[in-house]
Amino acid sequence: MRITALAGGVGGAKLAHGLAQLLPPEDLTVIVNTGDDFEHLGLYICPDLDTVCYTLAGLANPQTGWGRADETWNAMANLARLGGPDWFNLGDSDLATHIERTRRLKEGQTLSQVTRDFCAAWGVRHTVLPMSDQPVRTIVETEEGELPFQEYFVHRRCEPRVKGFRFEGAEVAEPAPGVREAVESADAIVICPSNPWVSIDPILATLTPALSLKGRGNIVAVSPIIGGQTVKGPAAKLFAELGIEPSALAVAKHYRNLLTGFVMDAVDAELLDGVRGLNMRVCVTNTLMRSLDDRMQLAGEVLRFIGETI
Ligand code: FO1
Repeated sequence: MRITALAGGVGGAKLAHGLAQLLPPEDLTVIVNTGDDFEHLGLYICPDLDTVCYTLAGLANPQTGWGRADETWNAMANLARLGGPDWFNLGDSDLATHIERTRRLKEGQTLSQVTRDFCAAWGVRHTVLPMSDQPVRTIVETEEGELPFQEYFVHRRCEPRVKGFRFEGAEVAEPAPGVREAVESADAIVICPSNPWVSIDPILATLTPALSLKGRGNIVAVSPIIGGQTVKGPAAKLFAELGIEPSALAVAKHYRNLLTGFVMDAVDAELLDGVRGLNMRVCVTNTLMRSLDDRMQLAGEVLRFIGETI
C-alpha cells in the first residue's frame, strides 16, 4: 500500500517513524512543512524537515522531539557569552546540519536535493520531501501585529494572542520535485497528528493551487488533540484564541472538506457521532505516542483503517 504522509513537527515525525517501521521505503513518502523555515545567524534552518529526518534516522532528541540526541551546547554557550542571540537553541551536532545546508543552498543546490543527500548520509531510506523548494513563510497575525513563525513560537513562547495566519509565498511556490507524483500515486494520504494551523495548513496552501487533494480517494487525518489538549505545542491554545473549542471534533471540522476518514483517541469516543456527522469514517484507537511500540501500533491502526476501503 503506497502512503503519502503530510507532516510538520514532533507529532507528525513520530507517526511517520511508525509508518516507516511497517512500510518498505518505496511505499512511504513524507511531505514536510517548510513554513517554519527561517534564516538565523546567517544559517538556513528547517526545523520541521530536520525533526522528521532526525526522527526517521533514530537521531532525534527523545526529550524535546526536535534537535539531536546526545547533543552538546558549546557553540550556544560561547555565543551567549559573546552577547549573540541565543533564544533559538542550536546544538553542536545540529549546527553542522544548518552550516552544510546553507553552504549547499548558496552553491545553488535545491532544498530537496540537499534533503535527499542528508537522508542518504543519515541512513533514512524512505523518501522525505520538503513541500517546496521555494520559500513559503508562516506569518502569525497577533494582537501585537504580525510575527514570523519562530519569533512567535520560540522567541515569544506563543504568548501573543493569535488572530490568524498567512503563508507568504504559498500562492506562487511550486510543489517540490516528487511531490506531485507522491500525491498522485498514493493509495492514501495521511495527515499526521501535527498542528493543523501552522504545520499542515501551510502544506495544503502550497500544494492545492498546483494539485487538488480533494476527491483523490482516501485522505485520513490523525487528531493531534486528545481530550481537548495537545500532546505537545500550542494547537489547543491556537484553537481557543481563534474562538474554537479545542477538541478532536474541531480538528475534523477544520479538515472536513478534505477528509474521507479520521483517527482519534479512545478518550474522545463521545465525539464519535459528531465526527461521523461530518460524513467521514472514524477510527477510535490509542493515539498517544510515548514509545516506539505506540508509534507502530498507531501506524498499524491507520494502515488497517485505510485498508478497509481499498
Ligand atoms: N523549539 C523550541 O521551543 N525552542 C528552541 O530553542 C528550538 C530550537 C530548535 C532547533 C532546531 C530545530 O530543528 C528545532 C528547534 N525547535 C525549538 C523546534 C521548532 O522550532 C518547532 O518545534 C517547530 O518549528 C514547530 O513545528
